[in-house]
Amino acid sequence: MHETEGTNMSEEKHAWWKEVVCYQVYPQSFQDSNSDGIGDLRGMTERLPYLAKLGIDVIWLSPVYLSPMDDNGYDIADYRVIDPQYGNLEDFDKMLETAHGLGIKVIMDLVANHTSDEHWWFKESRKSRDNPYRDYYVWKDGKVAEDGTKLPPNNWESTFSGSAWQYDELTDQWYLHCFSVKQPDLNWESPSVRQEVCDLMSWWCDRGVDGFRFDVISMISKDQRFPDGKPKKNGFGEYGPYVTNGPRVHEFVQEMNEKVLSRYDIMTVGEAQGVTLEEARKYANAEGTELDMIFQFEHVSAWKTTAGAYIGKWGVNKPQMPKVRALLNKWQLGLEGYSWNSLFWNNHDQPRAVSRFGNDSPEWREVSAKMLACCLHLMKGTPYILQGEELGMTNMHFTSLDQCRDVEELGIYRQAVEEQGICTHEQMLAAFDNVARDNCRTPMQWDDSAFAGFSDAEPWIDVNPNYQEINAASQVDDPDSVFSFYRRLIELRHSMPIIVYGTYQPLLEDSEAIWAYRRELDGQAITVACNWTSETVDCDLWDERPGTPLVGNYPQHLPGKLQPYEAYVTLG
Ligand code: TEU
Ligand code: CA
Repeated sequence: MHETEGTNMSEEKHAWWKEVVCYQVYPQSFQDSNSDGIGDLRGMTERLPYLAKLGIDVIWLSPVYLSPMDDNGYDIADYRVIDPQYGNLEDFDKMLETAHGLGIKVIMDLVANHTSDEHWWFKESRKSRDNPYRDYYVWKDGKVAEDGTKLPPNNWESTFSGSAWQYDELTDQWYLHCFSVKQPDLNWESPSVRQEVCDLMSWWCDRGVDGFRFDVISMISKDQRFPDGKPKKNGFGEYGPYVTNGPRVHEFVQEMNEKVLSRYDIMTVGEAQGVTLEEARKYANAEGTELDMIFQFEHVSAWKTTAGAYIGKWGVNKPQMPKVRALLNKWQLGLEGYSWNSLFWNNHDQPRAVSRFGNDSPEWREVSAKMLACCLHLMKGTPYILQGEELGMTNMHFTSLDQCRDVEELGIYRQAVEEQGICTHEQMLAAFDNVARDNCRTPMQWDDSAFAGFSDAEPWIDVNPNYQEINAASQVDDPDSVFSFYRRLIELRHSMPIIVYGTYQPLLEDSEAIWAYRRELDGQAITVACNWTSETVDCDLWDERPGTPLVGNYPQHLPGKLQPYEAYVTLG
C-alpha cells in the first residue's frame, strides 16, 4: 500500500516506511511529569526534542488507552480513552502535534486480539448467554471429570501460566484468555467485533496518528474446533498451532486493510509470533493487501528449548551468534522480492540487547552495544530501537522477587516454583536475570540525579542502579557515545539509499566470531563485518578490496583484524 513508483535506483519499490527508523516508547517508563512515579504523555512530550536529536522518524507508542494495567496497558478497557495515569486526549493531541512539528510520526499500539475484562463489551458479554455482546468473546462449555469436578474445554496453557480458560459461574461457561485472566480473547469470527476494530482504527487515523503496531496479530483467528494441544512437561497443552496463523487470519487482516488501512497514508507492522517465511510473505505481501511488515521472533527465541531452559523461555541459556545470524540471514534472503523486513534486537518483551547478545561488563558494554547497532541497522528492513537501547542500557540484574512487576514473571514464578517445583527460587531468579520482560521496562536513564531524572518520586519499578554511569545527559554531546553512534547510523540510513534499498548478501557464513554481509545497489557496495567476541580475530574480507571506511566503533581499524566487538564498514 501507499507505494510510490520506484525510481531507477533499484527494483525495490520505494515507500516512506521503508526509509524510516522507528523508536519504541514504553510510556510508563519514559518520563514522569507529575511526580507520581509513572511516565505520562506530558513527560513524553517534553522529551521529544531528545528524539529529534537522535534523528528517529517514527515513534511506536506502547498502549496509553484506559486500562486496569494488569499487563501494563496491553489490557484495554476503552480504546478511545487515554488512561488517567498517562493524561487525557488533550495531552495526547499535544504530544502528537509536537511530534509532527519535529517531523516525527507516531504509530499506536493496537491490542485487538483481546481486551481487558473491564472493557464494557466484556462486562456485557459475561452477563448472560443471550447478551448481544456474548459472541464478542470466546465462551465454551467445559468438561466434567468423573468425580464431578468442572474442567476447562481443553488443555491450553495461557502465555502467562495456568489454564487459558476461566470459569464464570454466572453462566456456567468458560472464556478463553491466551494471556492473563484479565485479558479475554475477542472472538474475531463475529463480524461485529471486526467492525468495532475497524471503527476504532478509523477513529485514531482521523485524529492524525500515522499507523499501527498490531499486537499478536497472528493470533486473531482460532481453530474453531478448539482441540487439546501437545502436552508440555507441566501438564498443560500448547495452543500454538490452533491459535497462531489460524484459518481466517489473512481474510481478517485483508478486511481491515480494505476498510481502513488502505484509506490512509499510514505505516503498519504486525507482531507475528510463530510466523514462517511463507506466512510472512502473505502478511506483508508486496501488493499491500495486508500489512507493511511484521515482526518475526525466531532470532530472539531460537534457544528456548536448548539446554539451560527449565520451562518455555525460562532458563539461563544464551544465544549463540552463528544461530542468530543463520536465522536473520534466512529472513533477509527469504523476504527479498516478497516482503519488507522489520529489524530489532529489543522490544518491551525482551531482555536488553547489550546484556543478551553483547557484553554488558564495564569493559565491553559500549563497544558491544555499538557493534550490535551497526550489525542490525545496516541490514535491509526498517530498524526499531527500544527506548534506552541507544544509550546501551543493560538488564536489571534482579536480586529479589520484590523487584519484579510483570504479570508474566509473577505467573511463572507461582506456577513453576511454588506449585510445581519445576525449578528453585534461585534458578527462577537466574532465568529472570536472563530473559524477564522487566529488564527492559526499568525507567529511562536521563541523567545522574535521583531516579535518573525520570521522576522526582519513587518510580513504579526500580531504576537500574547503573544510571550514574549510563544516562542520556552524559552521552548526547559526546561524539564517542553509544547515543552518537546510533545517531550516525540513522544519518547514514537517511543519506544512503543503498542502506535502505540495497540487496543483502551474507559473507563468512562459517565464521564462529564474525557476522559479515554486503549490501549492493546500482554498482555501489558496502561491506559490514562485526566481531561478536571479546577476542581479536583475523578477518581477510578487505585484503583485496580495502574500500573506504564508512563507519566503525574503534578509533583505529587494524588491517586484517577485527578487535573485540569491533564493527567495521567500508564503501566500495
Ligand atoms: O506479546 C505477545 C507475546 O506472545 C510475547 O511477545 C510475549 O510477551 C512473550 O512471549 C512472553 O513470553 C504482546 C505484547 O507485546 C506483550 O507485551 C503483551 O503482554 C502480550 O502481547 C499480550 O497483549
Ligand atoms: Ca506521571
